[in-house]
Amino acid sequence: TPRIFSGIQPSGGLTLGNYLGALKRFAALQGDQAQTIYCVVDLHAITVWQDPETLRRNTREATAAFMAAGVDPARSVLFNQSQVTAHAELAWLFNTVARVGWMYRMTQFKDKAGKNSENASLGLLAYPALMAADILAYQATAVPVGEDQKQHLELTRDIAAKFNHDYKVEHFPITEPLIEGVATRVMSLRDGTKKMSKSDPSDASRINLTDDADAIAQKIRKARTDADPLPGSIDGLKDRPEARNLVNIYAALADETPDQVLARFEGQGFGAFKPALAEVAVAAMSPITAKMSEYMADPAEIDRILGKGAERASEIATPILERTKDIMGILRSR
Ligand code: AQP
Repeated sequence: TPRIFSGIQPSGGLTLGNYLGALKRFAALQGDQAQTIYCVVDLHAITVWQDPETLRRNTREATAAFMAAGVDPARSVLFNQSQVTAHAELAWLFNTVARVGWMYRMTQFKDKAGKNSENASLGLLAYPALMAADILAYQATAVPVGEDQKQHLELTRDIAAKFNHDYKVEHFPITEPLIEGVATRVMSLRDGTKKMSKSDPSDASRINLTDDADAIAQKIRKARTDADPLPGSIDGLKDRPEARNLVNIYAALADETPDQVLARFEGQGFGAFKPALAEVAVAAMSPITAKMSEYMADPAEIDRILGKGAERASEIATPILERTKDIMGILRSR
């Protein structure tokens, strides 16, 4: 059976972008067709400084979000990255395969490092090698991600191909990205050209998975838009990024196509559209928010679930790591 891997960073509270671009699809991919392995990638989060107590909380909260969105720890392997040491070990091996120039080309590094990139952590630069290790430790064949992760996934493919070439083996698969649906790139509510992000300084730019109904409605009411009426199809929104974003969010939440949504709102303005969107958003998100807080009421249970998940993940990753070491000539006692 094909193996699917994906992860989410506990670098803050999760957003509607993480839900629509990742969590909702993670849940839908569970089934007999593939083995699904999902990870809270705490080692990635610390490439930017995290307050220790907040990181612990965010790790549990991300786990609660996975489960609230429908990821079932009995049907998927669900764990946090740092508890499976194969990730860090394989990342080091990949640091010797990947080239420095590949890393400097990553747009996420450029964005996150900012102008003073000499002062970024070495881990932030090497981030994609750890991501390649996350995926290839399981020889995963497919990775569901949002549009923003496409470049990193190409780098995973490059590392796999270079490893196979350098050591003349067919060891690592060339992983396929799964970037599907209308919500592969949910944009900021304040700026339709920027991705909705958990680390955006403006809380009004995003809907958090912990926002209550009032907060959701208020953020949608205040979302930036234009004064024109809505067209009958999504093609008419090419040059209206904010409007297009809201229509796409509606469609993704309601499991419709953007054109189906617009067929009902053609000719109407945002005075009519926004309250309808708020209603759909609250209906979809409230049960998730409620389940998250139920899970969060029992942190010990979350820790237990992560520990069990880590054991199952290690069972898969350890033999693959050992085989990798053997291929490279890294001696291990048997
Ligand atoms: N706005 C988005 N639209 C669609 N998908 C998104 N994802 C993130 N933002 C959007 C997808 O969520 C998964 C997990 O992402 P991540 O937590 O590893 O980090 P990220 O992509 O860097 O997300 P953020 O929210 O922007 O975090 P920060 O602010 O810490 O960088 C990925 O599959 C991603 O595509």
